[in-house]
Amino acid sequence: MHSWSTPVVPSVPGDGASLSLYDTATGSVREVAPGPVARMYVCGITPYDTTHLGHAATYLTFDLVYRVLLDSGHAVHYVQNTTDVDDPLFERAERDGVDWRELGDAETDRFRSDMEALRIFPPQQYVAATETIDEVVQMVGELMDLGHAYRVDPGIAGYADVYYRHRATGDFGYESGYDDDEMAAAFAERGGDPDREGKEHPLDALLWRMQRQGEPAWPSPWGDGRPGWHIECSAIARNRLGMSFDIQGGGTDLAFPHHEFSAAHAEAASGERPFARFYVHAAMIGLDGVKMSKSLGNLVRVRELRGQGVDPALIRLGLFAGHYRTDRSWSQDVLDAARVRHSTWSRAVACGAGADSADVIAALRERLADDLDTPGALAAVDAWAAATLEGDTSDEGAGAAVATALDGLLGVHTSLD
Ligand code: 5CA
Ligand code: ZN
Repeated sequence: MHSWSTPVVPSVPGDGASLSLYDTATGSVREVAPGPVARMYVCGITPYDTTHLGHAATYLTFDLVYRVLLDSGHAVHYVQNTTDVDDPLFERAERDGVDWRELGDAETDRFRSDMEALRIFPPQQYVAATETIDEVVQMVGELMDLGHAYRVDPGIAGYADVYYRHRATGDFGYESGYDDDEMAAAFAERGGDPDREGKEHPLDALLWRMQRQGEPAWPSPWGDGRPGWHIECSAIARNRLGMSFDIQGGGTDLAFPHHEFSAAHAEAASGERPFARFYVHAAMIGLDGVKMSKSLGNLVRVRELRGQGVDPALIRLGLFAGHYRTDRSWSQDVLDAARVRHSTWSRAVACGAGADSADVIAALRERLADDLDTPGALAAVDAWAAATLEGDTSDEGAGAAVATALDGLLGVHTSLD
């Protein structure tokens, strides 16, 4: 599938800082220290009702990761999927009387356009689930051959769907760190089927679903059907990035069961671990304190804000005002504060001469490299802008240098309009 266009970004003079990130699996902030080519997979959208500000916040988080890696001299091999075969997509298509494929294509197009407007770096490989059915069939076959998967008895369950034995790797739970009760609750809440008859254990996860009436299906050795959710990301990531790739990303709502199973499937199939070196999760964005979600319908969409003439730079600044690991709400106040900040920075940049630029650029780099401390980074720029607007002209080329750094590192254009 085609991706979206790469933002034009200047390289920032001077040396970039080495990125550290919080890894959910170990519960610690560590230096990422990738090879020359950093390898990153970020779970993509299920293409219906997008792009809301929660999606935007998650993809902006990994855009910052991308920018900091580039700035520190790495190339980035970035892969993202779309879950374009899934129950919620079918339900929405049915509700609206449209074909699920058309809905998925239209929403993916909207998402691309929003990503471009937000100046988010695109994945080099943007892969739809429907494009990779053969990879899923192959991986489910590996798991069956190794005895890590089984079919439920159609006599009990109606359909001989294929399930994954969740304890196959021996360290299930290492990624999320959830205990049994937390796993049971999250599995039931986030797409699992603990009560499915015929499973060996409530936590075993669906790998291949046999065709039901009216559902799309593809051929497989087990009969016509479609992939489960976790196996899709597992196969897409492993087949493009290999095992032990650097960063597996998504929102905190994916830490369990999705990322736990994506990792477990690939580790069980390959006999190697880990799936990813870092599991990085962006916190949830809410509206008035309630998680923004398509199922609840409490959405603020990027497209609507754009339609109201809101500069996408303000969306970036509004979301960056809080740390990516802190749940936070979007509101008119957040947008207003971003507008004031953007205008202050723009006025300072337009001064030309200003306070020392090397200091603020070093601070910006250092804060971002420290687990994407955007509040700290923004505060450093605020202080520079204040000193400049108070008349510090000690650095003749400060405005241009800071504008370049804001563009390259934060993805924020500054101007006076
Ligand atoms: N297609 C799957 C991943 S394979 C999926 O979760 N799709 S999604 O459309 O529901 O979400 C896309 C991304 O946005 C995921 O990484 C998810 O964690 C993130 N996300 C969803 N809602 C929010 C929110 N309210 N705040 C922050 N991130 C969110
Ligand atoms: Zn995923």
